[in-house]
Formats: sequence, structure tokens, C-alpha cells
Amino acid sequence: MITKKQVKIFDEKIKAARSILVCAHKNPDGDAICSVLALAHLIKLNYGKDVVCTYDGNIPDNLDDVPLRKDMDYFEHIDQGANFDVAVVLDYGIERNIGGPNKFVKDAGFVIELDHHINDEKIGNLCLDDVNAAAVTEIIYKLMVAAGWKTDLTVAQLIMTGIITDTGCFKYVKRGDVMRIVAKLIEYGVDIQNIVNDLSNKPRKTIVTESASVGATEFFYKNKLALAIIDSHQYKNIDGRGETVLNLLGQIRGLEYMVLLKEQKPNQIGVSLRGRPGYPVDKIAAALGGGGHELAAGAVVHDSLANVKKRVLDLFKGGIK
Ligand SMILES: [Mn+2]
Repeated sequence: MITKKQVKIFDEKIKAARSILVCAHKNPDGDAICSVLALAHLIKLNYGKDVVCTYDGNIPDNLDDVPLRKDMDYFEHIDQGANFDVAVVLDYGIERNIGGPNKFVKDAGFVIELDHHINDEKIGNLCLDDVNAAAVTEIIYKLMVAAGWKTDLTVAQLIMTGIITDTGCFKYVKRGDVMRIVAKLIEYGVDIQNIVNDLSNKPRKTIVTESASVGATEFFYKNKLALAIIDSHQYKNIDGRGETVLNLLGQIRGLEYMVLLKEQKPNQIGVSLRGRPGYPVDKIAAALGGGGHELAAGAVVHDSLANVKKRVLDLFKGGIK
């Protein structure tokens, strides 16, 4: 619930600001990028102000056709001495997830956050957080309505794209609230099929590499756990995620857990964990120094591929009957 008082503070701070930065978490996903671009565009439409949209890490290739995508600037490409009156931080979870842009956030006169992650160490001076929101773009929609802002089809498409990507195309929707927003966006003119089509936008080498990884998957613990690997050579062909590997493995009958090990560089292994409903993976991710959601979590472990593989399999051992 966004209060009138919160809207008033947001309005006053944006009105007074001569410079505004908007950013989200490092290696932004669909919700992170679309919430940055939607909020920046709403500020432009309603306050006539240009906003610096920045990020750290990589933007997945399948998001190349997101509206206004070209407005996302890599943080090293913006003026390093810049000082922002207001920094808006979206979808960040914990402070260290912000990455490079965090130096601008730390120096900003006022920090506004909109997030749906559980976080006990908030960095915002104004916090428009909602852990029940399916996506941060859902919070932006609610802010837009509460503030009575004018909007356009680009904003509507960005909000829908954030919802689609963060809910796995509505699979993870838990409350009717977000679907009522989806209905409004459709009535406004957003075409879900077009958005999903635009998101099917990966380079051929990525899909070919991901398929090869699936083909070499090993199965453990009476075929209840699948473990796939993307080595350092294959890693160059994917956009850092390998989501297709997990999606394909997740369709195998009887499988409870999916593990993907990505050799980002020697002795740096990205671990992605997925569980079927009833088979949580968040505690295993936490044991590896990472985190995430109950059924989708991960970590980055600084050790050899062989050692990380052994460690992950050992952690699952106790939990699998
Ligand atoms: Mn999100």
C-alpha cells in the first residue's frame, strides 16, 4: 500500500532534483531493466526530466528488444564524477547486489527504493517496498496510479514485461492483485503474445550451447537430481544465465532438483538451483554463501568446478530420500 504521504515525498524530491539516477541489481533481469526504464519514462512524462538509467554486469540478449533498452547505460560510461540529487534503486535485494552504480547511490542526496525482496538493511530514505509484489513493475504501476500520473503504451509494455519475466509467464503468481493489473494493461493495449515473442530473442549459439549442456546432464540420487555443467568455453556463448538448461531439465518426470554449474572463470563457479514445489533449494544456496527464493536460488563459489560439484552433491545428499 503506497500512502499519500509517500507519494508527496516522492513528488517533492523529484520536483526539486536537478539530477536523477535510476538503477537496479547487477546483471539485471527483465523486471530490473523494465522497472528502471518504466520509472525513468514516467518521470520524463510527468516531470519533464531526463533520468540517467544505469546498470552493472550483463543484460541478457533476449531483452534486446525491450522498449527504450538503448537508454540503459553501463555504469562506467556515465560521468564518474557525477553527483545525483536523487538516486532511485529498484529490485536490488541487498546493497551489494547493486554493484558499480552503488557509489553514485551512496553519494546521492536522497535515495528512494522500490523493491519486493526481503531485506532487513534497507538503504532508501523513502521505501516503497512490497514483498508481496510479483514484480517491481507492479509497485511502479501502483505508484503511477496513486500519484495520478499520465502514462503511455511504452510504460504499459514495460510494466507487463517485468511481470511476465518475474513470474515465469504467470507461473509464479500468488495473488489476484497482479492479475487485475495485467487485465488493465491488456485493456490499455498491451499484447502479451507480442511481448513473449520479443523475449524469444536469443542468439543461436546460446541455444545450441544450452542444448549441449542439457545433453551432457548427469543424474544422481535415483534420478531425482539433475546436474548440468557449462564450462568456461561454453560460458562465452551464453548470456550468463543458462535458463534454458534449467527449463528443459525441469520438464523431466520424477525429477525433484535441477542444478546448473557455470564456470564463469577458473575457480569461479556460478551455481543455479531449482526445486520442484515441495523441494526447496534456498537453504542449500545459503550454505554455499548465496541466496534467493525457495524454489529458485543460487550462489557464486570460488573453487574448482570439480570441488564445487562435489560440495553441491554432498549438500543435497542429506535432503534426498
Ligand atoms: Mn524483481
